Amino acid sequence: MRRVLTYGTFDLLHHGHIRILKRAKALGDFLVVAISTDEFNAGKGKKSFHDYETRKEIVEAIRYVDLVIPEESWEQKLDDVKRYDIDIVAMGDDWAGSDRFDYLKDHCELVFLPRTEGISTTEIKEDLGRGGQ
Ligand code: C2G
Repeated sequence: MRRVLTYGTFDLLHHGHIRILKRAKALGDFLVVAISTDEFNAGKGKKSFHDYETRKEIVEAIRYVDLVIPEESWEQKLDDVKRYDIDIVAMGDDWAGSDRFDYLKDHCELVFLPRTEGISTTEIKEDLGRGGQ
C-alpha cells in the first residue's frame, strides 16, 4: 500500500485539478489531499471564491481522493508525512526548480507533476470577468 500526499487550494475546480489528482493517485493506492485553509491563504494574501468547507466537500467527492486534511502552515509537511504514513509527496511542477521541500526526501519520495497548460483558477476568474470570453 503506497500512500501519496499533495497540497493545494483547489478553488473553482477545473480539469487541471482533476488531472493532477488522477496522476497523483496513480503513483500509489491511497491519496491524501491537504487543502489550504482560508486562514492560511489569507496569510499568503490570497482569498478563494469558495470557503474551505466547500472546497473540502467538492474535493472529497472526487473518486481519486481518499482523505482530505487541512493545510494550515508551510511547516506542517513533515508532520503530515509521518502522521499519514506517506510514501510520496506529489507537487505541481511550479515548484520543480525549488529546493524548498528537499528536506522531505529523507522521509519520502518527492515527485513534481507537470501542470496542465492553459487553465487556472485565475484565468477562469479573469475570463468570467470579461463575460466568459
Ligand atoms: N494544477 C495543475 N494544472 C493547472 C492548475 C493547477 O496541475 N492548470 C495543480 C497545481 O500545480 C497544484 C494543484 O493543481 O498542484 C492545486 O492547484 P492550486 O489550487 O492552484 O494550488 P496552489 O494554491 O497554487 O498551491 O504544489 C502545491 C502548491 O502549494 C499548490
